[in-house]
Amino acid sequence: MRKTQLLLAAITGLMSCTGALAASITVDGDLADWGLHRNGNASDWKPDTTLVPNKQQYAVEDQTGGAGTRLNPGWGGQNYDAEALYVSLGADHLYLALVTGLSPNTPNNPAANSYGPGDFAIDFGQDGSYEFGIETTGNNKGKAYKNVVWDYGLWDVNGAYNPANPDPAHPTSILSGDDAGMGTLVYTSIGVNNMGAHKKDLHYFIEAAIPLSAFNGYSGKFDVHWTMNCANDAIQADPDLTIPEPGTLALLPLGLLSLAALRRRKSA
Ligand SMILES: [Ca+2]
Ligand SMILES: [Ca+2]
Ligand SMILES: [Ca+2]
Repeated sequence: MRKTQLLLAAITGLMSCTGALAASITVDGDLADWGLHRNGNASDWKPDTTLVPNKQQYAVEDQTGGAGTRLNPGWGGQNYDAEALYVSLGADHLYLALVTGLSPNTPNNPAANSYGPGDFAIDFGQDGSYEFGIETTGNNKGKAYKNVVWDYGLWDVNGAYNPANPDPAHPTSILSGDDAGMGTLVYTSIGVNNMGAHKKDLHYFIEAAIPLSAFNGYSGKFDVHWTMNCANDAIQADPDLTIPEPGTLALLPLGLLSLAALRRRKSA
């Protein structure tokens, strides 16, 4: 009886904990709910550690400068800067937040040396193959795809300009894939400054929530990657998180119910 009560208390605690986590993120393009600030300090990038508790769950690569600035692997300065990526897991959603100098309205016109935003890419198994993608622009933004065929950028594995032989470590946009489900995603279109040490630079925010049901058939550790269509600057997180096995989520309430029933019976 005592063990059952303890277990029940532990599971209920876990449920309310993850429930609170999920409820605290609103997909609106405002990253204040991630604990981020706009005070013009380097510390602005540090997230709320109850949501994003460790450095594996986020990456900060804030750079600045004009078109000739090296961003790694390419060049492009603030306009093509992938600045920060945050990953958080709620009870039933995966949450992503990205800060970039790339406006969602940047035309994709390679002839004019202009490249639009790419999509979120997720590598299950952390083996360099990005099975999942999340659209960041267009009518299907927020949509999840599996078995994705990716487009790639302008740079090869050595970081040399080589569009004919691009580095597959930096997937850019989803070319095709199988519909895996619909999430919600906001990509802000008005640049804001005073975030981080480069106070004048303009930043745009992507915030997304993907239902865990979209990952049916995939579970465990994963990497998240984002870049723009030229792949001038790529950012990646190797979160200390695992997508639960399919069925685990559905079983949890059942387990709770049977425990509660057991508890009632024993009390009576
Ligand atoms: Ca928000
Ligand atoms: Ca920057
Ligand atoms: Ca993979």
